[in-house]
Amino acid sequence: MAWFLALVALSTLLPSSLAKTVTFNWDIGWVNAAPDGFNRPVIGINGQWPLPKVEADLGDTIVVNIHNSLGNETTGIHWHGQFQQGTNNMDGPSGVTQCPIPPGSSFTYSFTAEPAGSYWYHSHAPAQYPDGLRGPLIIHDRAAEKKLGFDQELTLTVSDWYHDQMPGLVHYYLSTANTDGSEPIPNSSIINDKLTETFNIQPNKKYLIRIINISAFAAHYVKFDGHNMCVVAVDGVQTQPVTTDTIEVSAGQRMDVIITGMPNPKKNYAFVASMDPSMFDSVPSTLNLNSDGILQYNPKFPAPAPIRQSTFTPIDDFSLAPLDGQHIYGNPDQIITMLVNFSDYSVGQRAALGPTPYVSPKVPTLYTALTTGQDALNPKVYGDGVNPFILKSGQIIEVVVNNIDTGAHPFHLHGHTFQVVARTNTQPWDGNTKNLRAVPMKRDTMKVPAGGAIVLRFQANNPGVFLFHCHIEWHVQAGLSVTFIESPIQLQQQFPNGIPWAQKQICQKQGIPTEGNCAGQTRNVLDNSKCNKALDANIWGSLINPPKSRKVRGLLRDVASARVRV
Ligand SMILES: *[C@@H]1O[C@H](CO)[C@@H](O)[C@H](O)[C@H]1NC(C)=O
Ligand SMILES: *[C@@H]1O[C@H](CO)[C@@H](O)[C@H](O)[C@H]1NC(C)=O
Ligand SMILES: *[C@@H]1O[C@H](CO)[C@@H](O)[C@H](O)[C@H]1NC(C)=O
Ligand SMILES: *[C@@H]1O[C@H](CO)[C@@H](O)[C@H](O)[C@H]1NC(C)=O
Ligand SMILES: [Cu+2]
Repeated sequence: MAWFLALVALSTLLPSSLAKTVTFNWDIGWVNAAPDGFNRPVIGINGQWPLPKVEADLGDTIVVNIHNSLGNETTGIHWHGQFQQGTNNMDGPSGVTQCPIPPGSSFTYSFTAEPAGSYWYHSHAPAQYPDGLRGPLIIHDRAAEKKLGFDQELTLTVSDWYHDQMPGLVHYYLSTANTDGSEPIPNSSIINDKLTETFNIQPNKKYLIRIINISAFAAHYVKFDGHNMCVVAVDGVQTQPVTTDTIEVSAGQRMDVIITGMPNPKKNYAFVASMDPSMFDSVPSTLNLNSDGILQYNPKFPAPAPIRQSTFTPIDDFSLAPLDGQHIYGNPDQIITMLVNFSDYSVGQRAALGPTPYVSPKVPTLYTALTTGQDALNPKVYGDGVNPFILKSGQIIEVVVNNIDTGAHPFHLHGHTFQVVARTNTQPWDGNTKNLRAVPMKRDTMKVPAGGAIVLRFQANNPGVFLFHCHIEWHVQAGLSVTFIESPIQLQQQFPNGIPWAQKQICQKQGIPTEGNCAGQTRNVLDNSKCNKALDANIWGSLINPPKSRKVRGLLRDVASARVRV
């Protein structure tokens, strides 16, 4: 019955008669850019960087034809926050729902724009998006937007930025040479891929600002001088409006706010996006944590003094409530408890969320789910390396993430929004159901505080293979991911002919099997002894094992072909 109602709701949401197809042709390749004044190679689209904004209306079909012209790296794009109902093979993560797209190859993404709101797209090939391959993805629900009653919309991306390229940084971060396990510190904070941004504001006009955190690591605070923000959505989910002067967005998170132009402005006003330095093990004196912006009423007014403050008091997203007033899901059918556990292994620091740090399988996990029949319900076929959890169709799932680490971590679930039903700030979750929220916030990325816990609930109503992972790119590389295999039998029914030939072909080009268990075995699929489980000692390091004393820059040479790997 619930399933039937969900279908009805979906069909009213998606007026198919009006839906159109929005097509993009993207040639992905290296270009040079200097967002903070330092010129470096970045990953561009059609020779351009910053990258284009993808916009569509709810229910449209988005088609993106990708050609990989990088020459020296594989790629693949994730459409962060999009549900991919019936199109799990379009979700993007390499080794999970597809093979990486090798240099010289093409791949077409085609999916329904759903849900509406502020999203982003980014590479989900290992450690690639901080080199520039990320941009805004906006899905409009014109009726909902009309109700919000704003005059104009603006997009504000906030990001940390590195001068060094990711392969060398990741290699060093994960090596035994990184004795204290600290993450590389960014060199700058940027907004809309530059140091400053000016928004032209008119008196009394209302502006919807879509704030999108496309960071690799740092969280940002955003504050507008003299103007309150009215928060209207988080991660695309509309909220009961709440007024605040400061917000915080962690990597992967988005917040939509409305600001209103003053009736009689006499000056221009500053705004700031400031990185949260508490996540950094050390703050170099040269690092400017702030990106400054201007709300400009009149170019003749003098430039405002920048906002400088060392502490910010952002609104607590846990206190927000969804606009639809949806109550907490009933008692969970399955409770999955995880622990954020960084520890030293012989190869260097790694992080586990399940029993082991995530290890990429020999066959993309979706392909295993589609080709192992009834055994797809057995976690053994996927192998321990991917930390598989089987979710049965219709189940209410509760995920508990306890964080014994001294840093906070923003956790993202693919294919769903979840309810944040509980959070603790200083201790693990005690399971006390009295402390659950009655009308919990819904979003797709939630920060678990250092030493605290979050409790999330969602319904398994979207057959697919979906990652759940920390959105700090360093920690993904360290292994902080698990795999949810949701309703695999229904998933097989959605792909009666298996994976399209064009997608299998890019696997074959790289010698990656497209069927069978995690080792590519099509017989005795429960025998996973040949699946990948060893931790990669030399991520991005190619076959040469460089001496520990060498510096990051020197290592860059060794990784010349490193991303062309599976
Ligand atoms: C970028 O920051 C890192 C870490 O602080 C530092 O080692 C490096 O020298 C910086 N690069 C530049 C070009 O400033
Ligand atoms: C973006 O996310 C990073 C990582 O969680 C965080 O450090 C930074 O403060 C966030 N930016 C904003 C504007 O909240
Ligand atoms: C964290 O992982 C390490 C390495 O696998 C293990 O020895 C340790 O017991 C784990 N810690 C906890 C609290 O589970
Ligand atoms: C790939 O090529 C680009 C552009 O020439 C270069 O900047 C980058 O360092 C190369 N990456 C690797 C992993 O060699
Ligand atoms: Cu993390």
